[in-house]
Amino acid sequence: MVQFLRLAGARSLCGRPVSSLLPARRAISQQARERVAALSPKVREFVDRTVRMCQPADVHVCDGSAAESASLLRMMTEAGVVEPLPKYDNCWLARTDPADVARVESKTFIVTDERRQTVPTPRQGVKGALGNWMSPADLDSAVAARFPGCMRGRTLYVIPFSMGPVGSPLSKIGIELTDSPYVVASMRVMTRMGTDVLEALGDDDFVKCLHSVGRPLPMKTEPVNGWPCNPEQTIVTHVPARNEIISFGSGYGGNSLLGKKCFALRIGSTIARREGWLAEHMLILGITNPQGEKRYIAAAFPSACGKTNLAMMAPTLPGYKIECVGDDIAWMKFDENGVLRAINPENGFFGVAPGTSSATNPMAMATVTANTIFTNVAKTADGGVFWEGLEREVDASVGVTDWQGRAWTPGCGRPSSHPNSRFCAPAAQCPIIDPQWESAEGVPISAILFGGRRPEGVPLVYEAFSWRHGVLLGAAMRSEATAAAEHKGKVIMNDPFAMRPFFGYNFGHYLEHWLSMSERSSPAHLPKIFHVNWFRKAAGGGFLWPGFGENSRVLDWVLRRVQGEPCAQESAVGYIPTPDALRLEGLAEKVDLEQLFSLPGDFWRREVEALETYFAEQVGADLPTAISEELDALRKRVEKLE
Ligand code: O2Y
Ligand code: MN
Repeated sequence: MVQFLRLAGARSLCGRPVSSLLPARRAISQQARERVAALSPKVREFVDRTVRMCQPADVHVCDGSAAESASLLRMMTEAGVVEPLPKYDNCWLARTDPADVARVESKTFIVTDERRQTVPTPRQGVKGALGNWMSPADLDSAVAARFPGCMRGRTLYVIPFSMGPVGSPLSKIGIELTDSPYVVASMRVMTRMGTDVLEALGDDDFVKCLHSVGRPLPMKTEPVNGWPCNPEQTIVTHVPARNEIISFGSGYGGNSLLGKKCFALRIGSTIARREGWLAEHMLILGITNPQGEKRYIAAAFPSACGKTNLAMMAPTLPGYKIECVGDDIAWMKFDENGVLRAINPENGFFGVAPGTSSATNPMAMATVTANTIFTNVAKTADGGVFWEGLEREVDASVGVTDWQGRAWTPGCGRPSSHPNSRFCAPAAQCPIIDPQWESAEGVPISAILFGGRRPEGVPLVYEAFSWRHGVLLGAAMRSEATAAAEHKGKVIMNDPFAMRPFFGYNFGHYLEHWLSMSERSSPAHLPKIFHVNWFRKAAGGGFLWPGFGENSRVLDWVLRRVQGEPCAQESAVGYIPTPDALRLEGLAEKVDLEQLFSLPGDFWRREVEALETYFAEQVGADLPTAISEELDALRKRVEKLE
């Protein structure tokens, strides 16, 4: 049974009578009083300060139990915010306001005294594309304009959560204060949340996460789809100096589940820099070869490159096994032996639904049939879900209601689900979750892959000559993406380390940090770095590589390189497989290796020029010398290409 703290009559949250803050209400239960009193002084101070500013009607300290989640989901069902999906076990559908459907990069800021701590200075007349800076004074004004009274009539939930297994030396604790029960239910899936975390926290510091949907009660206008949000006032801010995140106006995904992008990447990268480790936008997978030898790989890809699919891949190469540690974020630290150890700080998957199917990712499909919160997907008349990609898996005679609650039929001219619709499912339910996925010391990383969607010029796989060259590969990541509406079509966008929207500090300083990491290891232990591209196209337009499970053939070569096999030859861009090294037996269609690995001189000279321009315009004086030297060396090598 959920215990809600009725503030009226409460003695104090932090030495101050709460009754002075709020209108009188019902008396607080003994159990709730005890839970508030049991909070550490630092947590109580955070709660108290927030109560004073946001003026919620109730406070509830989350214990993280299944009963608590069930109670909140029941309450949201009654309020029309979610509905059950009876075809599955404990699965729910939420539909948001169509104005609140994705992360909003333009409204996301890092707050530091000096702009240059957050972003490099772009060339004059060029718009910076490596993050948004805000001054502390502007943050104060933004908070003052939004938060006072913003939770009136609502319950303030106190969510203690751990990023990483509770108690692991690599984990970090946060407290999210939110007025959204949807956030509570989702954070329970995406993080380790509840009483255990408070116990592990003790009196220590934590990352302060404040979130409000920005719609005090009574609302002046009816919320769309019963989804309260305030898109005009939306703002997502991060204060690295105080380990603090403040988010207002959006209830959706990365804007509101503050453990994910805000903590694990933006604030995480600033903590990692201070403490000497890496917080990265990377999947982690375990791969076992036919000889039973197991290795772990971390991989960074921009969105729309099939990160979750790779993390849960069904390998086609006989005798191989892939197991999933994480699909989105890796925290990695060199141990005392110079081995890079990685944890997945998350507890669940917040995956894009459209395109996920039994054909593309059977493991994800098996993961989402229980205890899952779906957002903005379509539903079927028999109580299931539907989205683009499931056409062959859902009986065509079953009626479909689209993500906005309208009747939907195939070919009606609009998608059934929002393109950024999501499943939020516990990682432990993944049939191939790695046995070590919650290991406190982290799994040992042997290789790091950088990748992108590159239809032209970029080979299937190549290996960096050195760690320093590998850092250039990460910095030089580019990928085909759908351009902003006014441009139409696809363009190649820079997305260094797949971190462009997630850097918590100046990208030039981030590169210095990456370069310095090699000093913490030795040649025997330093992971090898690779670049992969599953998406190269033939002149006629078809993909040159089948992708999906066949990517295990590339991972096989990567593993053999890690084990020191001489199955590589030098090329202008890095080591590539020797002519017979890539195992192609059993492929349904012949692969044109010559085209897949060709290095067209014109393309590569243009690529280097584009990178030089990008670094000069976006990073300027903050670009480390080692990176310009590596780029110079690449330019010299590609000058010789035909
Ligand atoms: O749009 C959102 O709020 C979700 S963004 C997201 C979610 C899960 C994994 N990755 C991402 C991302 O943007 O990289
Ligand atoms: Mn991501």
